[in-house]
Amino acid sequence: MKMFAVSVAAVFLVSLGGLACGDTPRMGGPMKHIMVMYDDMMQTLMAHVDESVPTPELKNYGETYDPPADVLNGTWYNAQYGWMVEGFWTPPGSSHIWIEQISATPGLSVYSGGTMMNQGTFAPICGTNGSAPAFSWSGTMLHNWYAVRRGGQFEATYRVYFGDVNGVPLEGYGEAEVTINWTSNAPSCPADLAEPWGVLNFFDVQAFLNAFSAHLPAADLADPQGVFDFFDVQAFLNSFSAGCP
Ligand SMILES: [Cu+2]
Repeated sequence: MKMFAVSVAAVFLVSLGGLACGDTPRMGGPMKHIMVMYDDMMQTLMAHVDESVPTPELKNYGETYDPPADVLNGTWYNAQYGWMVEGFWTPPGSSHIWIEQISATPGLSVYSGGTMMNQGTFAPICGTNGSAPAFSWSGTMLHNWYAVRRGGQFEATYRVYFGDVNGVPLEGYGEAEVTINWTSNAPSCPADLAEPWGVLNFFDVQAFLNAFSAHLPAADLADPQGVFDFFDVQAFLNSFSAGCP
């Protein structure tokens, strides 16, 4: 009887421990699939995004995640985009399907995901933290995690191709290219133009000066739009001295 009481207490303590664990990262909305198919007549891959689901929003839920999902802590993130195979096909020969991030809005981080039943390893991929730009995809549904630390519009462009085990493209096959995008509802901070995101320092000043002299939209912070003048400098200085929210 005493043993029984002890084990009940132990189970109770274990369940309390369970409650104290971190939150579970959320997909952020309905799945939005990137359908990848292979046209074997044309020997080319093709990819298209399910446009019936609206543009996903990168969000912060004020939650705390345990490792390995702690890479999302303090970020605005989303995992609605999922790579999916359309139709029935297999890669030619013994090749693999590779997905390479060829460009992305600065500040977008990508972490390895899963099917949502299994949330993945959260390892940095697609150039995040110095990782390789490409990864080999098994062809099963894959929802990676996309995270940012500031507001605004974000996009990433990928090429999907057949390659060998090292990612060297297979000759004679066409590749697919697809762009996906998000909006971030993080507070905007117009002066935060360079890493580290969420912090205003010399790198932001340097990035502003570079963008200003190159007439890039990042430095066009004040009306009249398309004109780079004193008002843009003033807007930058105001935002910089106000600090990031
Ligand atoms: Cu999915």
